[in-house]
Amino acid sequence: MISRIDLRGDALPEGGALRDLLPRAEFDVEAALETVRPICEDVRHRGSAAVIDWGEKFDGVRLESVRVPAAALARALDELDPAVRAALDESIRRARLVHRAQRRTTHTTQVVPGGTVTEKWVPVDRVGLYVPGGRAVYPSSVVMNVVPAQEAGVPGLAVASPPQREFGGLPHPTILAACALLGVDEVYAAGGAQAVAMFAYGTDDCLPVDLVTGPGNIYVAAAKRLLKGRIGIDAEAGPTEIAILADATADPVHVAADLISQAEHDPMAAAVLVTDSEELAAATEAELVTQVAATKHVEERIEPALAGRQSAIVLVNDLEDGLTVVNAYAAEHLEIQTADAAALADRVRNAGAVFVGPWSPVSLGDYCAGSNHVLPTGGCACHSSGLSVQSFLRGIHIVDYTRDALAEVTHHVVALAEAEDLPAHGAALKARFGWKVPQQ
Ligand code: HSO
Ligand code: ZN
Repeated sequence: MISRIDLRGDALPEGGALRDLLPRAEFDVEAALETVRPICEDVRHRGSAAVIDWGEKFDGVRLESVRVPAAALARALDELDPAVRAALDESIRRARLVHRAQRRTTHTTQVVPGGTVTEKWVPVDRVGLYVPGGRAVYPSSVVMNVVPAQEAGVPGLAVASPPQREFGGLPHPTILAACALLGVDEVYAAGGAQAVAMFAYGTDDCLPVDLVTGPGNIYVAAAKRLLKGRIGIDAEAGPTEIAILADATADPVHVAADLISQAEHDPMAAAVLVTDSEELAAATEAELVTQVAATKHVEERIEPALAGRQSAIVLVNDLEDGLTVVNAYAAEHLEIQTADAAALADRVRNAGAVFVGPWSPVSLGDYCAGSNHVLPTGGCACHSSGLSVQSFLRGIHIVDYTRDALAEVTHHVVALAEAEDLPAHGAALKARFGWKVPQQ
């Protein structure tokens, strides 16, 4: 069901060579660019008429209007299962606690007497949040996108999610209910590349946005790549990944359950166990067979995900090597299930999020830990972070110098300007002091 990679014995190779030995899904966004280019161009020129046409083609339903009426949002909230509503409320409450603490404060540095630089954090004006539909109906992703944007103080928030034929062309009712619960009233029944293009270019009924966030399929990722620059993007989210670093003290029942939990997302999802224990590896293999037999989504997602070349049990000499391996892999989600999990977790350098010990499974983080579940995939955790309040802010430097403070530094500016053969830069200062460098 899941293959093994044996890295025991010799010393581990360094950096890139080690990464090449580790399993990873192909996620060729480049290949999808040519598919999405004409869609984006069409939306650019024909606006919502194009969004409606492409929605009919891909989602099998023709809309009268892309904008979801307020009454549909209110109805979805009314009809929401009370247990799901209570769970979403709790998920929102916990996420708010964590994301509120991420807010940045304006800070002024007195560089010299009379010379200050203030760093002011300003939210983007308008954000488009993409929420997938189809195979993935994730109201939890609405929470994970909307909460940090709201805590950052973004004034304009729009959500797009694919129209669903069985719901009369509206996005899934649980998505609508989650929007209503969060106070988001601007929602569009638009999916795929056409939704990203609608946000980027604007249409007759949707103003353009500055930033598009949220996970999506390969076409959403390709449209984000194509339109990046015109809009900001969070990341090109690929298939989800779980890596577990575990030793002989880990419970194979938990390890297998957690691997399966993320394999459940997608046939391309990656489930990787890194362990120094042959016994745990064997027990997990056996547990996978038992647990997979008893769950849902087996043939279409879990089995192909576990059997795919992106998933494996990686055997290492010891936990030091295990740590090297998980740092090289840079998983979206990393669980540490070892005797001293907190100490090892402290030494993790590359991961989207780290889940420490037996009582912090990834599924908790997916819904109700308070942490964000929009995280870097495909090894991007070695240079990027998950979605946060910071993703929606820009830091602006405000420079404020007095005459004396400027006079005091002019000779340095002039020297550097001359070194760069940019004398007009120096002249801009000298012009203020009778075209001379003021005396020190
Ligand atoms: N594990 C996914 C998020 C998710 N799980 C949504 C359940 N619903 C990527 O972090
Ligand atoms: Zn998940």
